[in-house]
Amino acid sequence: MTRLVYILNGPNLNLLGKRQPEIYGHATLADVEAACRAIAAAHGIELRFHQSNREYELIDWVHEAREGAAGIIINPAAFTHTSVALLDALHAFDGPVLEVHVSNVHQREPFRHHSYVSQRAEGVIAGFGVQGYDLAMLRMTTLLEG
Ligand code: CA2
Repeated sequence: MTRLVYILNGPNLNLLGKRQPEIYGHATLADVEAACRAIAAAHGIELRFHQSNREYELIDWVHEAREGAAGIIINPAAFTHTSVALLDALHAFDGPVLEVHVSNVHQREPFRHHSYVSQRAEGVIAGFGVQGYDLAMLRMTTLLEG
């Protein structure tokens, strides 16, 4: 059976690899997607990979995921620290949720130390660069294979 996983990316992550490489590295979001798709293919997982700068679009994708996705990997970007609405949407999703941050948010400004989404996430990966997405994919395969 093919299992469906959503990977959702929040605001400004479309700039990954194009600005601030000292914080976020040189890989682009397209590179991240390609690496996740390779892992997904090896594990018989179908991926829906999205990025948006709009909070409501991320929420709508979480609602869509309720219709048949097995799990969600999310880098909510700045909405991590602000969005009760995204947390509420994730609470309405039944499968595992994994939170990813490219940078080590705990080493940065105090306002990045709190995440609304972490309350819902099975696990949080931060500070491993874009490799954090690969690690989240591997963890998701373990969780889904039960
Ligand atoms: O470290 C992460 O992955 C973050 O989720 C990235 C967010 C930030 O607000 C979070 O605190 C931590 C920012 C994403 C913006 O990405 C950019 C990438 C390149 C250039 C500019 C922004």
